[in-house]
Amino acid sequence: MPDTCDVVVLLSGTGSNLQALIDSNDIKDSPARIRAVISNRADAYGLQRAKDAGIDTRVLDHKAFEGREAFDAALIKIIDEFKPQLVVLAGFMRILSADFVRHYQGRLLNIHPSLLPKYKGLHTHQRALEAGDREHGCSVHFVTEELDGGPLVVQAVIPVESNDSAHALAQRVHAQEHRIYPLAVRWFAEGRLSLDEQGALLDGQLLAASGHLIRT
Ligand code: NHR
Ligand code: GAR
Repeated sequence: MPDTCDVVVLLSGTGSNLQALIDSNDIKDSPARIRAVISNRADAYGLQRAKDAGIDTRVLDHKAFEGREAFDAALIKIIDEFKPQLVVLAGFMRILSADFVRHYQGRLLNIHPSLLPKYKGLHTHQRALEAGDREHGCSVHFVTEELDGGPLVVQAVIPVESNDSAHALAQRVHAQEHRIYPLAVRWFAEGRLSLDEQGALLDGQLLAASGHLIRT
């Protein structure tokens, strides 16, 4: 295990999760070092956040490519220039091909705004409200070929309030994302978190199916 863990962050938008990783004390005294931020959208505010923090940025516009495979191959080339030990999806909105996922097997994390396996895909807050769920939250997972289906690392659970709106719920979930993503990245950077055939391991112990659970 090297004494630092180089991280590349992929995003498509606002980048509040990137900001949480940059700001977190959990990260500051961890071996994680964000070496680059790559966006598929040139107008992503997350790129500005990276520049303000002195982090290298790249833009790779998916619309300039014939298909997913070609885009993903170009993305791999850029990422690998930074030789990261860990690749982090932080609001990255393009589905990744099997080849991409295999290339970063065991070192690719995503944060998703639901209590997986509930509400894979998009519009998670609205779907949780429409289902009348009493609890909602967010999940960090290892990325596998199955969309939003990889082994869970950590989940934060929050209560749904009566008369909650999707917007208010999203804001409270976001606050939890900003806690659990730095935690998971720190675990990985410290060499405590890994993936094997059975699932996600923390300190060598297989995590529960839900990952490490945090209730607020
Ligand atoms: N790729 C794989 N193979 N596996 C996962 O688990 C992935 C992934 C790529 C991204 C993030 C995911 C989420 O947390 C993620 C997990 C985008 C879409 C999507 O439908 C779905 C899930 C996620 C990210 N994207 C559309 C597409 O055609 C585009 C939508 C847009 O551009 O706004 O790629 O939710
Ligand atoms: C976050 O809520 C993240 O969980 C979600 O997008 C938001 C990005 O916010 N990710 C997905 O929905 C992936 N499809 P941010 O840009 O402010 O970090």
